[in-house]
Amino acid sequence: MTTPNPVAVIMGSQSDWPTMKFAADTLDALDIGYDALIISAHRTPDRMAEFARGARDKGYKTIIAGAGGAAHLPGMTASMTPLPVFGVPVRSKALSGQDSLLSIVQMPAGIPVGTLAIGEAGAVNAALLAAAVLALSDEGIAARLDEWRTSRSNSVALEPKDEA
Ligand code: RP5
Repeated sequence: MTTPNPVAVIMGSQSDWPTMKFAADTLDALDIGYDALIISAHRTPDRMAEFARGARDKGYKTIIAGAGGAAHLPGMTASMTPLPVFGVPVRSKALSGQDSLLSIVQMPAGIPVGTLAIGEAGAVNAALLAAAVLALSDEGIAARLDEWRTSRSNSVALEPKDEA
């Protein structure tokens, strides 16, 4: 039997994928398995409920949820699973993601969503937080995450140079 992927990367729409792909690419870089799924709180509420209620039994350890606008997906998912949920506010056309951010971050006490920055940075950091959670009980992931962080540090020059 193959080991189930520990991370689910869910998003409200195909249009969220260019942002959420940054989370997927970061998980790839750390060699962490994930499933990427389109699950809309508004358009496919039954799919969302089925996914969220069954996520832990399916073997997921953490969920990254991206959505834009009236972004209910992370919070609704968090209300139906005890797994840690990291929310990524996707940049919206109307309000540049301010609406997404406030929709995701302003959860009532008792249903937490770890909310990241708007857009690509948030997607990358959601993956890194998911990796940090998994690293607590997986030495291989812990080692790869340490290596990733060290290589990022090493890529920073000490002195600035003129732009070409
Ligand atoms: C949200 O509505 C999605 O997460 C997406 O960010 C936004 C727009 O969706 P589309 O109209 O592009 O499908 O539910």
